[in-house]
Amino acid sequence: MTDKGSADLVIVANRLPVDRVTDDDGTVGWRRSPGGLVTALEPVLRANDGAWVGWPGSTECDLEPFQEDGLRLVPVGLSAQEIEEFYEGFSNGTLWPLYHDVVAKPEFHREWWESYVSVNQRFAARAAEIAAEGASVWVQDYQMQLVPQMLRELRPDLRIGFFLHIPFPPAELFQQLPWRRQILEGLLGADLVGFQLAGGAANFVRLVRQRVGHKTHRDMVYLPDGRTVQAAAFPISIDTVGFQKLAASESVTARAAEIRSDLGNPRKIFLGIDRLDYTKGIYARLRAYSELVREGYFDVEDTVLVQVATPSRERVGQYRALRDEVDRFVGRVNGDLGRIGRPAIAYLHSSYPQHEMAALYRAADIMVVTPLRDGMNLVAKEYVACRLENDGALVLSEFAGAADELRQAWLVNPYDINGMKTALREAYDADPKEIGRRMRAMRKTVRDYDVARWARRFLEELDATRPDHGRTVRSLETD
Ligand code: GDG
Repeated sequence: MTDKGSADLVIVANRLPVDRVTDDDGTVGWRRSPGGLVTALEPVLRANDGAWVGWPGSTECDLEPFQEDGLRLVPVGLSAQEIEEFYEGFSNGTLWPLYHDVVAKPEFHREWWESYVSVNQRFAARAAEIAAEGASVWVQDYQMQLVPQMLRELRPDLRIGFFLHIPFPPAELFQQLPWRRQILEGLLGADLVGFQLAGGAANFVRLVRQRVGHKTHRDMVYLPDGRTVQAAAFPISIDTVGFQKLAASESVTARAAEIRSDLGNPRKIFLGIDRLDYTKGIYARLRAYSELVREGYFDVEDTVLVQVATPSRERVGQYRALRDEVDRFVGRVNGDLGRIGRPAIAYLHSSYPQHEMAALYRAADIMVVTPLRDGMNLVAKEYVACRLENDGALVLSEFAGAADELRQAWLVNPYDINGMKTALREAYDADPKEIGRRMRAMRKTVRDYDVARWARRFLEELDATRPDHGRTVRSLETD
């Protein structure tokens, strides 16, 4: 393939938007893994002769770039050891808990870090090969934080953007990281560093000032070599129209009715949908709900909580422990409080097609999203998009990025079980007029600001960055 140096826009992400799959007859092919990010970026990639660099999810190396449904995809292989050290280790065992308020204990291992460095180097090298002269490269998320600087060293002509999908922690937590300075310098290779919330951008700028000693002013960093780096908030969103259309389809409408009837046509259905992750606050939510059943506020004859927990990172110890904890808890609650055909909690440890997700959103009267910390939380926005009749109540954690925009939700502190119980009861008892008023306002928010707009805003801002500030700045050496 003669890809080298021809892409005007390059996306660099840990995962490609396709999975490597082997059929029953042994043929190997690709399956599209749809997600908001791909939906948003697809039109921009097509319009800009773009390419996507990422890991295809297998241990095969030496995969050649290929076209899938008109998208130019450039695979980067990971060995079994790299999956363990770079992906499950440094990305999900060190950075993920550290960036989420240390809700689980981050582990620091030097060999994980070394693997993170060498994998980031490989991604940067691949992007450097395919980007055209003066192209824009948009690097995604916490697995790739060294790529901006590595790429800049290889290709100073490029315009480089970075977006972090998860929270950027306060200095007090970030400074635990033995490689804090290297990560900050990695990010400073970008011209524009995007965060979900203004707080994340402010944490970053403050750390750069304190730990690297660069001069900063508001959202700008002034580097000694004359470059500037801008840090700003770009709250991500969903394909709102896509979800609305799916929710309005006949088959989803029929499936939503079927779900309600399979559950025994309860008066009210509560719903939780999360990756099975300790940041999502599943355990505390189940506790709050089950206490209300135990205390007689909700009756299993006419009320149920459906909890979908999508399997995630199952080879990481902390995730296996969480699964056992949730399994045990649900078993005990249903054993104590359920009746034949009437569990208190209908628990599903499985992933579903988007069609089924939309049907669940349509079937549920009250959506419960209570992460202990979450960059944004798209599930909350998807629920809102699917409530075509402007009904349905959203109970939302203050610690999800989405709480900044969805102010009309019933906002809760997920660490406060009694507070959550109060909010669940209020949402349950709320007047339909009040529910409609809140839902209409939230629907306007997700309609006005969808994922395409998010991508456009970021890329326009990246285009407008003026890399050279033209002033000489002294760097104050620290660390
Ligand atoms: C990270 C940040 C930030 C879930 N189960 C199934 C399924 N999903 C889809 C949902 C939603 C997405 O996955 C989950 O997104 P979230 O935002 O809720 O959470 P994370 O996975 O933790 O995402 C987060 C996000 O990045 C984007 O920047 O908002 O804060 O942690 O779209 O619908 N989809 C299907 N089947 C499932 O079983 N089809």
